[in-house]
Amino acid sequence: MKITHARVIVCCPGRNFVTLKIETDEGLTGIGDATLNGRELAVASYLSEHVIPCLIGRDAHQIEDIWQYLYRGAYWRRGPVTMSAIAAVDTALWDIKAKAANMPLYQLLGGRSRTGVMVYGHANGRDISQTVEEVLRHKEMGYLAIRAQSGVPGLDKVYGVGKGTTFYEPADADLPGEHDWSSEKYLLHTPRLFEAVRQAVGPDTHLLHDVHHRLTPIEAARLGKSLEPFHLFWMEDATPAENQEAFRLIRQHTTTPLAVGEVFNTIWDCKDLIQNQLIDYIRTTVVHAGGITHLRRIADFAAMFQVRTGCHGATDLSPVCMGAALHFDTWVPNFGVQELMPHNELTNEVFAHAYSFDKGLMHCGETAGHGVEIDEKLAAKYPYQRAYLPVNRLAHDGTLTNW
Ligand code: CS2
Ligand code: MG
Repeated sequence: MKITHARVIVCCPGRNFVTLKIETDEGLTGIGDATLNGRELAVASYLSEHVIPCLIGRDAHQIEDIWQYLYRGAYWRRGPVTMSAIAAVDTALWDIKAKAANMPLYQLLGGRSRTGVMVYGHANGRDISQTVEEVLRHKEMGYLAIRAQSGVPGLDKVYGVGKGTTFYEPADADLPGEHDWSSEKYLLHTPRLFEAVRQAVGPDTHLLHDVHHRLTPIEAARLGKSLEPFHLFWMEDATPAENQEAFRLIRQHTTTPLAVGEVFNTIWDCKDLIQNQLIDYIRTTVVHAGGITHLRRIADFAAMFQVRTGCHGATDLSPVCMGAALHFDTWVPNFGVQELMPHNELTNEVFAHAYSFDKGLMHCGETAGHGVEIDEKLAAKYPYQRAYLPVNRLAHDGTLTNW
């Protein structure tokens, strides 16, 4: 089966998405997500200018060979732009292969390992009481796992707290917005938040929290220790992970489980974290870590060290990524949890999908392929709109820090 055409579709139904569509001489098509929040056009041009010319005429069934060709053949390996482009090709080819086999993608990966995929929802609030309300609302909706993020007294705008309560989109400005930050205020506030949340929600609901790279290792160790009484499911991105060794210090001080990896794009970014058991969950995704082909490698390596998957699933990963991820999650033996930030109505119209939510679990659907399609005519009505993620500055002196 030969690849005859491929094109990049950039659209903005409320936020930007980049989608690769591959067509074959047997009439089968497949799509892959190539969205990199705030750098969308970099991936779109990497695909159009440097990848698509090399795809035409290749056998669409040779997923592994094409992956190796695009990874080793680039010479300049790794990085979020390269690996998101490779991921989009890989996901589209898995979609095509599953359609050719007339199977849902999870069957091609090895079949079902679970009845459904446990997801965690996002409960955000400007203060503790609003966050508690949101957690209880999510429990009402049937979520078994809920992430809680709240505003911090004394800080104007912090990560994770949107304007509304459900639809949180951090890339919300034509140029990077500037948030203010104080680790001390955050470290004093967060244990109080989780004391109130755990008290309200009871002992059974899984609670998660995203530190979002903003602490030093010793600050993260302090936070992990202070959250132990509230037995979190995980504390995410406790400190920037370029230095994987930094997690050893956190690990020495706390039993709060650690999750990291949404910004990782190959196994090399997390090899030491996994083999030294410095983390409990790996957050790498279909769209940013080289597609199904590479994500499987990371998951299998993680399984050797009892590290479980916890794929990133924010609204800036398109429904195409979510659809493919749910098939991956349905198969992967060392599954942990899948993040679910529901997309807006318009996005769900542009990207029709087979997946569904029921009582805290997602179901990927039984459609051949990954079960997601793009309505190109509708997508064309919503052209790209430049949008940046914010930056963070220390509240007391303006030093640029991690957002
Ligand atoms: C966050 C994301 O969902 C998460 O865990 O880290 O919201 C992240 O901030 C965005 O995906 C960045 O584009
Ligand atoms: Mg995160």
